[in-house]
Amino acid sequence: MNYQDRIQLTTNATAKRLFEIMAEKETNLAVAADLTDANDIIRLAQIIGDDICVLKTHIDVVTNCSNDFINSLVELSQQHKFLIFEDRKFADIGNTVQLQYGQGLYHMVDWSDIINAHVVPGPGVIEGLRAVGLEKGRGLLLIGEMSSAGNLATGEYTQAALRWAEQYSDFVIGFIGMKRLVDDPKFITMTPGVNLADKGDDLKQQYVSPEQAIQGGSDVIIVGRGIYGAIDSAAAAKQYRQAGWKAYLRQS
Ligand code: S5P
Repeated sequence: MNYQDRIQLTTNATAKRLFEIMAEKETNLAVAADLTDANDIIRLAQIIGDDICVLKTHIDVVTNCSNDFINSLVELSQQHKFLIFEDRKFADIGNTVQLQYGQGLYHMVDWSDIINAHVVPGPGVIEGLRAVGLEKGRGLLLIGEMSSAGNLATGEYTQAALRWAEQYSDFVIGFIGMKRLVDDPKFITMTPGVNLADKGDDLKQQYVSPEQAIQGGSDVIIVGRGIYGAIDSAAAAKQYRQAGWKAYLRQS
C-alpha cells in the first residue's frame, strides 16, 4: 500500500501526519542529526529540511541546548514540514519514563512528535509514555530490532514488541527494525544503519543501503553520518532521498 492510502488506517495523529508528509513531499528520508552544537543542528535542518520527513535528535548530546534552540527546531519543522523524533530509547518502569518524557531538562513531550522505547521493562514502559504523550497526539516507535552487531533485540524480544504494538496501537505507531516486522500497514518501520559508502564503523554499527532497507519492507531510512558527515550535506541528503524514494516506487 502507498503512504497516502495508509493515512486512514491509523488513528494516531502523528502517524497520519507522517504518512501525509511522506506522500506530499515524496521523501522517506529521516536524518539523524547527531551533532553536539545546537547551531550546527539548526544549520543542517535549514539546508536539508525540504528533503526529509523526519529529523531525529539525541538531545542529550547537545552541549548548548536551550529553549531557543528547541523553539527554532520546532519552527523549522513547521516551515519545512518534517516531524521531530527524539531518539531517547526509554527503558525504565512506567512511572520513571513518564517523568523522563514530560519533565526534567528536556520535557520532550512538548516538542518531539515521535519518541522510541525498548520493550525490556514490559508494557509498563508503553503505558507510562502513553499517559503523557497520547493526549498531545504524539507517537511511539518500539525497538523491534537494532542495527549493531551482537544486539539482543531478537526472538522473543521482537515478538513482544509486535504484540504490544497491537495492544497499544493508538499510541504505538510502529517500529525501529532492520526490515518490516509485521504485515499490518498501519505500522511504520524506520530503519537505522543506512549508508551508501560504508559497511560499518569501528563501534559495531552495521550498514545497509537505502535499497536494501526499503526492499526489506521498511518505510523510512534513517541516515546519520552519511549525511551530516558528508562534505556537502545538502547534496548527500538529495542522493539518499532519491535512492529511498526510487526504492519505494519500485516496491509499490
Ligand atoms: O539500532 C539502532 C537504532 C537506532 S535509533 N541503530 C542506530 O544506529 N540507531 C540510531 O541511528 C543511532 O542512535 C544514530 O542516531 C543513527 C545512526 O547513525 P549513523 O551515523 O550510523 O547513520
